[in-house]
Amino acid sequence: MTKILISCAITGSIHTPSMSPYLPITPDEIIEHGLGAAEAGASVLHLHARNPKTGQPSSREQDFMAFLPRLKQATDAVLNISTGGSATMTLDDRLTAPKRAEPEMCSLNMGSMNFALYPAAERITDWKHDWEKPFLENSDDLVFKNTPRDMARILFEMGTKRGARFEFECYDIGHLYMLKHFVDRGLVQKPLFIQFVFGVLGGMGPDPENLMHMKIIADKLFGESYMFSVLAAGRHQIPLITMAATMGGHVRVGLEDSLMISRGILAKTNAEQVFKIRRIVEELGREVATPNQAREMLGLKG
Ligand code: KMH
Ligand code: ZN
Repeated sequence: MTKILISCAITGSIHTPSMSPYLPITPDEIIEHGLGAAEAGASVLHLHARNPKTGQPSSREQDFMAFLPRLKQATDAVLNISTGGSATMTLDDRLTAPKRAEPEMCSLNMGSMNFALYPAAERITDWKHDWEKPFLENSDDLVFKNTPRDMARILFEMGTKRGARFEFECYDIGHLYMLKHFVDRGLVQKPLFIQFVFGVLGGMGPDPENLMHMKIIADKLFGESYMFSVLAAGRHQIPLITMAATMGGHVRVGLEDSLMISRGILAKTNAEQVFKIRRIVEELGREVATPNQAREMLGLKG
């Protein structure tokens, strides 16, 4: 079976510092967590920035540049910069740092959708962890805007102009058809790396049947020219990504997706989650890809 890529999403833009004291916020913390995750076996680091003073998600170039060059110097892991940022940012804001940093890889969210944040809070309450209100007080009206024009613009700015390859974030079956549309228009390079995203309220739920169906349709649309990875929010993380590994797919962990290492226990580092899934996938007989093997598999510019 093909080698498995472990991606690690270090901090994201959904969880708040009040939900976990271990969420990396400052540039030094993001670097420390990134290096730990890479040493533990993550070949791809998915990165967002935070305002180090407030902990809020940041699109400011200075917040990205405070850690990106140092991280690049210290690890050969693939640095994958989010173009999703947060649902409250404009597309121009979301593209500022990626355009400047010219990464090998960046994310691309394949559709507009609701992105309700209260499930995360409920999960934490369920597990008796102390949390305060999310940054976004009312996510009931929050729309994560990714129109066809937005997506085409990201493809052009980051792919055509700067040679980046994409982590195509697909939260629903329709997003696969949207991706197929861009493939047919010739705007997307192969091989495709598709991230199936489970458990965001507004996208598909964390049911195993959804993963089966996503793979069936992706096989039909993209044949041999794609690979899939899975991320799942909160407590669904490990079960769903283990299923993905069993099916020949790739996996994503990280505190962006879940703050926990097991039920009721906060992960102290991103590396803990990488170690955990690494142990599982190796037990399943999968061999973990190095960063350079990942580059080759993903067709990155290097
Ligand atoms: N937060 C995840 C559900 C992005 O950064 O572009 C998806 C994500 C989006 O990682
Ligand atoms: Zn992200």
